Amino acid sequence: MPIDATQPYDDDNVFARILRGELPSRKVYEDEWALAFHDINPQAPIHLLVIPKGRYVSWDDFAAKASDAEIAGFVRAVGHVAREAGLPAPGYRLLANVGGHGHQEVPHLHVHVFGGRQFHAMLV
Ligand code: IU
Repeated sequence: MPIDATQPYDDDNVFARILRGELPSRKVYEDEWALAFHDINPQAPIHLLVIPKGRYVSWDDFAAKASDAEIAGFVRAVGHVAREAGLPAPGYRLLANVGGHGHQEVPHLHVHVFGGRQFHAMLV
């Protein structure tokens, strides 16, 4: 079920639990600002999720409340993850779903990194 992106942060959401090590993930990268892991239901040959370490419900919440250091650290982490996966040369797609119309399901900001195949004009 898509979430309401304006809801308060829920410390029991699945990505909060992954960050605390209470649930497993197939981690590909971690630094001070971000954690990246394989999506459990991949929609492309490479489908990674990058999440900030801070408590942000959505991109909207993050853009409004995160410090400049958190934003810079997170954006650099997304770039690093894509480069480490070998994606810049063939190209790739980034996606952040926000709230109900965006079909966001997990209420902790995540950026999808899709690669390994040709994408077309838009996802639906
Ligand atoms: P969305 O942008 O909120 O719609 O995407 C949520 C993604 O999180 C989706 O691609 C799921 O397959 C993925 N995911 C996951 O990787 N591990 C989980 O435990 C759960 C969802 I729940």
